[in-house]
Amino acid sequence: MKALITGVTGQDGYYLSQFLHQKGYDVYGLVRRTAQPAEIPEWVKPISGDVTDPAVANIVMDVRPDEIYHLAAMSFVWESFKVPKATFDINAVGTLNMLEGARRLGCKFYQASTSELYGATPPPQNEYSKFHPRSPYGVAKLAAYWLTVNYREAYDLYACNGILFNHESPRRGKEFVTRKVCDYVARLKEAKRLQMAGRISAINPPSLKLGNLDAVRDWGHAWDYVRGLWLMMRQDTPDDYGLATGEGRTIRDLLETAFGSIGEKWEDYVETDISLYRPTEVHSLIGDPRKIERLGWTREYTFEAMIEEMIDAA
Ligand code: G4F
Repeated sequence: MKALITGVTGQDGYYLSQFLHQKGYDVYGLVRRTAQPAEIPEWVKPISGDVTDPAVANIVMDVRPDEIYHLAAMSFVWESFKVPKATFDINAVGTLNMLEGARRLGCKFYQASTSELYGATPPPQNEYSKFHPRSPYGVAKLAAYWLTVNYREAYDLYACNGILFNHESPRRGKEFVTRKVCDYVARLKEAKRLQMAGRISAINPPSLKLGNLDAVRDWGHAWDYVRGLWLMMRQDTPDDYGLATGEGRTIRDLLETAFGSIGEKWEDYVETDISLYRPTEVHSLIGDPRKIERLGWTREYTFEAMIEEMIDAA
């Protein structure tokens, strides 16, 4: 089997490519030319291309994958308010270009959809909940969702949307809140160790600046979720599935867990920074994973184990 992954240099691209490689797939990764070359997993065959260029459909025809996993996106919600047009080009038009390739070749297609589609809709959210996105990111991803459904219905394409709730790991980008908190706690842990060893006399780190601490998120581990993607692509008929833990936590809960793991109180280190708030916030996302569980999906990581892994790896 041959798979083509877009966004292969991101967190999910790393874990998915590793998983597919372990399953015996020939894994190709679409990689954009950038000034700073990104790290490509050693088991991935890189193919140069850009999802915003319609010519990417020709690349699909050349590679001839059995399955496309379209993960490439501008994925930072806060940033999407600063660059709404670029976000739409990458997340919506980029998906359209990839779908055209899949349609012409007739291969299976996975689209990385997101719980940000639910936005203002209160939890628990599942595959039948109302969509009400609250950011240019969410709106662009909603277009990508419907394009995928439309190609499935119009052209009988095996196309799935994986509606993923937040998923983290040591490979998470530093701009996201879990990684930001875990990196800070890891540095604090190291400073405490040095102080215990008598190598430094005092710990005076700059404060950790965060935005809205009341937001609720359903955080799972990326490794658990990529197995769900693969499962969706193995069914008799294509469909859309949510991937979530079903557990909601506030940013304060995250802080309690992370700082608590090294015996510290987060209140002594955290400062609120209004510039990190979003013009429209998504207050609460808690998913209902029962549909994907019916395919046999389960998760291995607890929230606490994931945070511990992220702190240890930082
Ligand atoms: O970690 P975040 O930036 O993730 P967010 O916005 O929920 O989006 C992530 O998950 C989505 C799935 O639901 C994906 F579609 C998306 O691509 C991305 O992977 O923020 C989480 C929450 C937000 O409510 C934010 O306002 O944390 C709050 N927050 C508070 N202080 C902060 C900060 N977020 C960030 N990034 N940085 C802060 O300092």
